[in-house]
Amino acid sequence: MVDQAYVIAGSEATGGAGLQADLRTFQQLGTYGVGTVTCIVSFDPKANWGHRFVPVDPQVIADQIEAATSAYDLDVVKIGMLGTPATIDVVAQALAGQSWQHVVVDPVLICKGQEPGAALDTDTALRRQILPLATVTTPNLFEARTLAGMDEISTVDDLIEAARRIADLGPRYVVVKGGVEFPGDDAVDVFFDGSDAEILRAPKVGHARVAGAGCTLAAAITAELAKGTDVGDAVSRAKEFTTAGIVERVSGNTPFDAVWQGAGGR
Ligand code: PXL
Repeated sequence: MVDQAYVIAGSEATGGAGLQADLRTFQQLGTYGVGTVTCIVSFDPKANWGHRFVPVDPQVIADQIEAATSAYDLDVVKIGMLGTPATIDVVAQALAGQSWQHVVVDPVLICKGQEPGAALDTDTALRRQILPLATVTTPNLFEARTLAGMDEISTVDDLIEAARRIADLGPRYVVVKGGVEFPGDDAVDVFFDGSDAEILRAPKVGHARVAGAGCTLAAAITAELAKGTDVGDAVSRAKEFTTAGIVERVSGNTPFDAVWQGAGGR
């Protein structure tokens, strides 16, 4: 029978990021995707494609999780954008209600449509309530700086130090993504397993951010873990899958392109 991969994340209405990217990734990697919506993000084309953000009612999130986890014996889950402390409460409670083989947390910290004050509460709640439940977490450079409390991450040693500090917050495995902002010609990620750090490199594909890259990477790790792949192999396959999707990116009327999950194979 097909392996099931579960995601609890936000909807992003252009389809480039969030649940839409996650479910395409799950499908492409041969898993049956199950999704719970935490919030609805609608970019605003009249305001420079800024984020309009609407949280889903916490009880409705709880209902979706109940439906999903009752329908299938899910044991691998990805956590994407949560967005509010109330959402974090309900998701943390649901996660604690059963055992999981893997909880992959993409620590999405900032959504432009949110008030800065609310965003700070959300960051704190994520750090306190969700990260300790993670087996794998995949911060980008900004999230790594925030979670590790480091002003600057500009060398591979900094990436490793950030990964170590974030592992101290609970997650067993940490993938810090250098992305396009990290100096140099390569997209450099560090995979830290609690004792050793492995450096993953691929040549940068252009220098512009591509929507959905972070979501796709974490979703691909999740799909691979759901199929029983070990964590190190899941991370390197996910990086290959995401790089292929960035090369074959989709262009629209937005100022940014989006990852095409159809480019990578099983
Ligand atoms: O890429 C981060 C992200 C995750 N989830 C949702 C988003 C975004 C960025 O826009 O909208 C729902």
